Amino acid sequence: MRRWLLSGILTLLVTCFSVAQAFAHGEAADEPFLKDLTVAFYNVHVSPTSITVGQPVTITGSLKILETWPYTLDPPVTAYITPVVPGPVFALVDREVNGQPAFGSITVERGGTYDFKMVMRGRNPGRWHVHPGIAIQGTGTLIGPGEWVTVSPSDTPFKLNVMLLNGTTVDLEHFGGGFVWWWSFAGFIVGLVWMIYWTVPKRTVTRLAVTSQLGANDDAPDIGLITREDHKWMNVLAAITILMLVGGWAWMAAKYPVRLPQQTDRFAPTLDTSSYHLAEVRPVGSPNNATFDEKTNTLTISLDVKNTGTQPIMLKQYSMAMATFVNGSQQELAEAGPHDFVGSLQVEPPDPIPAGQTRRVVLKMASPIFDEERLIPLHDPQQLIAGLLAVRDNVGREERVTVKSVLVPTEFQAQYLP
Ligand SMILES: [Cu+2]
Repeated sequence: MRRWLLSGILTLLVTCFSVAQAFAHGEAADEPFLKDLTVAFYNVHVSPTSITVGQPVTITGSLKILETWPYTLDPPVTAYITPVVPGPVFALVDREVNGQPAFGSITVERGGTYDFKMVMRGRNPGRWHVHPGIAIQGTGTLIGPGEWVTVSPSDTPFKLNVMLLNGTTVDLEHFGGGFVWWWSFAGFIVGLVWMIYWTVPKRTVTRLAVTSQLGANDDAPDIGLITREDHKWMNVLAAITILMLVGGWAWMAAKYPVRLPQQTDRFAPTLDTSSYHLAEVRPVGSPNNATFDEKTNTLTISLDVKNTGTQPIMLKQYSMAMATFVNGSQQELAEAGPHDFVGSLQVEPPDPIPAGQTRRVVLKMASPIFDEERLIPLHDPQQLIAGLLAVRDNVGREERVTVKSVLVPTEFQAQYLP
């Protein structure tokens, strides 16, 4: 028995101290529906990918809040587009959504497309995985594709200068830091004294079996539980706390006579309304129009695509959650987004669809990302996926159409479907 216990403890210790660095952001833990049916990211770019402390990195890209947003989640109303990085290793200095400065949260709607641009400056040296993300109230943060950014140390220490209304410039990195630290510490000491007073020399906690028998307002002086002396010292502590609060308010009013409440500006970014419409897309097949082969990580989607424009169209991309699949050259693949989140898209038949015609097409994508990021629902109550199909015409116009598909894994299909 003892030997088992010993080896168990040893194994635990070894596992605790030999943990490899974590690389992902935990997004694989999210259910597939939470990624697929909510938001699709595309055209994401993070550059440059190598800077020194203090230099800027820009994240650009687009996301669409899909019309397929699940009814099981709160409707998307208040959201916040943000860089997702491991801790405060960058400082966000600028953000635009659909060309408008967005300091805080925005209001969003189903079907809305949001182009974002965020500039942040390197704060801590290291190699960091940088994603764009959208935090949606009631749902959580949904993240886009990530890129590695190396921040090298710099000779000049990091500074975050901002100009105040009175014209003076302060460095936010250190502004008021010493005072905040010591003031919080003073408050902590008062609490610590209170805690030690009641736990170390007293029996209130150590003899809980006795004290729990007493009434709520019983000081139990007969057994020496709470004495007059205790009341005196607690009054002293309460007085110190009140003095600190009053002193703090008075000091703030004297030292910073000009104050403004923290500002918020919550607005609905102007949505781009397209003047043209290139395609209508309908899923084909019953009961399902999509399959997923777990052995080869291959997603296949069957669709009827109608060209509603005036020029021949090509099916160029399919974006799903944080992944984008591209029908094109190696260069087009490289330009579509962060390398680890881009795959190739095979369209059958491959030639353009003439204006006015409807064509039955099969989209095929094979990538380990389906498994790594857990994008495919395999045993869910709703076997649904959704993504954006990008079509482009001869004159370079582009449209992204939301496609919702019913998916059955091939293994099931082979067993149960005709
Ligand atoms: Cu990451």
